[in-house]
Amino acid sequence: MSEQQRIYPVDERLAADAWIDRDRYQKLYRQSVEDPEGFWREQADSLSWSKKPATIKNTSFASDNVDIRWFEDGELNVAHNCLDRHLDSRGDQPAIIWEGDDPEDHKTISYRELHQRVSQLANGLKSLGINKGDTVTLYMPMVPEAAMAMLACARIGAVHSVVFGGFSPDALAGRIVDSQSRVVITADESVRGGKQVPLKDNVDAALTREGTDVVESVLVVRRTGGDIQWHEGRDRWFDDVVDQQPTDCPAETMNAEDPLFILYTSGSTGTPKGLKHTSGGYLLYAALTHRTVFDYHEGEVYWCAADVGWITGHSYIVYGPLANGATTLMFEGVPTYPSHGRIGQIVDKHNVSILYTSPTAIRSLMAHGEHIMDDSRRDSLRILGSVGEPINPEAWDWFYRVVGNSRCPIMDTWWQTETGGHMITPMPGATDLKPGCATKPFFGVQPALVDNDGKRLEGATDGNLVILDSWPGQARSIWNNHDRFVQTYFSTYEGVYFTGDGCRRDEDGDYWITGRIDDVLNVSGHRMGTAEIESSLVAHQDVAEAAVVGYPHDIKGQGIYVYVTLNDDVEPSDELKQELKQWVRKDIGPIATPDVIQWAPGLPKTRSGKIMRRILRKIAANECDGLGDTSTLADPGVVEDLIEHRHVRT
Ligand code: 6R9
Repeated sequence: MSEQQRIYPVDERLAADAWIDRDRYQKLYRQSVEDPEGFWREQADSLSWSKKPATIKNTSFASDNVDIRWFEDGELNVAHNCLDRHLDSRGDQPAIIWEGDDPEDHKTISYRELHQRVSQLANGLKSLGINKGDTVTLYMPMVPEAAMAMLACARIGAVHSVVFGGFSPDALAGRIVDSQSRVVITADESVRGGKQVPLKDNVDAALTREGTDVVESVLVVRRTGGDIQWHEGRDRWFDDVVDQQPTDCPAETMNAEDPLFILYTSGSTGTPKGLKHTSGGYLLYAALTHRTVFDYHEGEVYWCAADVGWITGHSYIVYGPLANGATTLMFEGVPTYPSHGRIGQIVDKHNVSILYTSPTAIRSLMAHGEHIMDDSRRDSLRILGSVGEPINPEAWDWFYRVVGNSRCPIMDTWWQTETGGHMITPMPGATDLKPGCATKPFFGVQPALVDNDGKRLEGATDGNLVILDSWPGQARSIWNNHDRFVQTYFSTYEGVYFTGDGCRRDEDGDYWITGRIDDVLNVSGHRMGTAEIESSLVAHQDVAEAAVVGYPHDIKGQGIYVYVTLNDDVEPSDELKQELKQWVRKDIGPIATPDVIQWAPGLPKTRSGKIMRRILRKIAANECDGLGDTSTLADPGVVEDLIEHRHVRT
């Protein structure tokens, strides 16, 4: 409790120059919910439109008619907004500073250079037969070509689908098939923490899977020069295709509601969902949140340490910062390589003012002691940000004191792939901070807490977090599956968007996100569906049944705890545990590797055959006293066996 009552008031000097101070937040927030049309009409002026929208908001959350449109008669091009319109005023300013995995490797790309390269690549994509409305899959390392590829798609109206470079060939194949991409852009290898990951080999493997014959061309960025297989007629070197293209490529005029990208994310059931984000509303929301939440000022170097494979990389490495004419730093490596002080070294080297990272990254450093930051000063830092999972007060404190020299406020931003941009977050000049608290809604966002029956809860309370009305950055649908979109987000509680998160509102009206209340795990800030891991496990010949739950993990936030029931004729062994871990790792990707496997002669089930995860979660967390009511179990005996053989953290 005492931790939660610690308050860090707004720094008045910072507030004096901030875009948003307390009064302005109050005034604009009120306007944004009382008169959303007026508010967003004014905000839309910050973008460059080829046709200004007359209609601002046309949205319905009714479950029989979920229909979300913003600026629906407006026309613009996202790449034009991120590049062309900056050329006169800041053509020579760095758009991207790239810092390689190896501290010796770095380069700077100006807005003019980026514009040229994106235009050439856009022409290159056209030469491969990609047109407006076509989808392109990106499976890339953290290199500038990743941002170029996203922007080149946007320039010609193609829809990109970025797949995180840590996903397996099978996971990649599933996303290629679902999005029907005819072109895949990748690299020979990626480099992270001194190790190579064979991206091109993974693409080759993915493209042997059923249904992937839609892919006609694979563009390969030469990153390491490592050995790769070559498929004549299908594979092309990125540079060979791009270098010869003209540097002039007109930006396609797009409707505000034309899709910009698909991004797959895990839910509580089934295969990953391809969330569809569109052009006008998304870009406006990414740009406005980036400018106000990080209080970005002209000329500052801004660093978001996420990967472009996640929504954070889309909105806050590429689209938000570039729409604002910012200098965005892109880091290829990991915070612990070559030494644990790397983050601080990068901040000093590039004069970073704003640093946006994850609680997991902070916790992975904390374990090594405060002295790891001794070889950097970090005097350039002004603002810190956190995203991806709840930040525990210890990690908050370390980030604040050790990284930020007790000078820089931390923006704890709560949002989701589905929301496109920040939803509940402080602003540097406007919000008093409480460690671990996401604080207040962003403009236009109306959070509410409901009980399990959907009844609105008022005042200081715990509840399920819903959002009452639409905001421009919201995903519009699930690719090719609008029913699933409605089912997932709008059917739990009628007429509102259900976030899947639990939340507490305190006496000051501040929001504390308490974590997922569905079967979605958050491992190192990455979303993992328990259903995906379970279906991978049961595909193994020795496994009869599997149940996956999260358990508290010191560094990852949540670890993956798996209960496995083996087929009758199979002997449990440590070798088999290793084999199953490798199996999931290979099937989905390293981030899905189980931390703990427990053999389960049986799983606790209700009489109707439903696995009681509540009990499994408690056992995994070693909270066996409070198991609650087990009387509805078909066979209460299985619980005793699970408790007896549980894995206890040491
Ligand atoms: C941006 C992103 C979304 C889920 C979300 C929630 C968790 C994200 C958080 C946070 C507490 C924060 N989450 N930010 N929980 N405090 N500041 O992470 O998107 O990968 O879709 O994950 O992450 O549980 O529902 P995504």
